[in-house]
Amino acid sequence: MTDHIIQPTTIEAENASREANLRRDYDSLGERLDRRGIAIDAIKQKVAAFSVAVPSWGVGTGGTRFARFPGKGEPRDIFDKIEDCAVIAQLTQATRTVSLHIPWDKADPNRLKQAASRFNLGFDAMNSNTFADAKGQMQSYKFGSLSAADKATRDQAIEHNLECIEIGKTIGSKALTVWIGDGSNFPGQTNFATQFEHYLDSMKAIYAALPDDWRLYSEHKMYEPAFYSTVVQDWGTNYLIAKELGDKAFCLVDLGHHAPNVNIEMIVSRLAQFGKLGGFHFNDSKYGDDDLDAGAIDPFRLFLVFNELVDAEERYADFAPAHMLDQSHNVTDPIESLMLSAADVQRAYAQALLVDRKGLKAAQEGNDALGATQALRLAYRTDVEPILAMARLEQGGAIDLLATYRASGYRQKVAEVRPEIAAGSSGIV
Ligand SMILES: [Mn+2]
Repeated sequence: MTDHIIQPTTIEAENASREANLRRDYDSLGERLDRRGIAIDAIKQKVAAFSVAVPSWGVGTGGTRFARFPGKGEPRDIFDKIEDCAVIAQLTQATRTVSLHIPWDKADPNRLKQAASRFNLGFDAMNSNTFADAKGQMQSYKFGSLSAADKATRDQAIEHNLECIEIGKTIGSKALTVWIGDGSNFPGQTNFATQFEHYLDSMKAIYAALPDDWRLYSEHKMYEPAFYSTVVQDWGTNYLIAKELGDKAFCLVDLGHHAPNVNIEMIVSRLAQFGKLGGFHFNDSKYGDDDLDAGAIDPFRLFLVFNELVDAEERYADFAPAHMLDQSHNVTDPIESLMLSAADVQRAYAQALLVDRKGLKAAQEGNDALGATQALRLAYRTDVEPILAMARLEQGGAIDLLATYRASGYRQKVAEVRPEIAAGSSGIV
């Protein structure tokens, strides 16, 4: 029996006023897709099975290094965060897992498991943190962690990752994501080769402790917090790491961690082709970093990424990348942002499923550049909202995510019991 935070009657009442129009829109889209030889129900089924993980830290209000402006009713601890995640899952029916961050979410693993299973939520990848100092730790990560010059610091960082694996084993996670902030701010500050050697040795120690059915994801990021050089800065270095470590090691692609104008969909294709694409952190960006909501700036790029994923799905056996949202909500209610982002990721997937793959292949092989790109445009320009909304409706979710969430009064309710978190401090998430 799954507990519901939002009263199902609230969702039903909101859906009731929209259902007739949705059915008309769905039927009309079904008819148009049928003319293109596409069965709408088959697309809906795939969309309904799709899930993207919500990061626990995403439900808190984010900030920049300058300031953080708290929101109302922010979660006080991981158990509040799990409840917020349950709301997102209930309304979207597209986020069945939560990704934890240690030490931010440290709690009794059995309690964590209980709290999540109450809402039928599972746990996605564990995220370690050696980019900040935890209270009371012996060595500081100011000058690096897994790649630090100092051995005691590296050992401590390894130990922390091993602890994340242990916690993950208890709660049913199957993966560890490692992102480090290690790098340098000045030319000459570090020796690139020595630093990378330290990193690889540390990762080998972590990899050795990985259970057989787990995956290890390394995440690259071009810059920040180190601004001159970063140890794991791009997909090339990331590929070397995954290759060096072994079969359970994969690259994680965060859409925001690339140089401007980089062709991310091609990186996706390359990593998939060589069996090293582990998964994604979805978000969007205009200039740099990874802070904006997925689909908010460049939905066409998100579609092109999914176009490669659908291609890879058909091309390679056992292709199962992990999907997670990773974005910062500074000016919105995080639940609202995460719901709409989950839907936008799902939308890109649905659009990619509409691509006429046979036609595309024929155009490519006939050197018909416009014909090929038209195959993509036709799919991208199809409004798939009725498919997404129908998938939600049939699973007990909301036809209109924002309206239903706002009508539920959830934020006001939690604001009454969760005290406001102090403003003024800078904050990253
Ligand atoms: Mn990320």
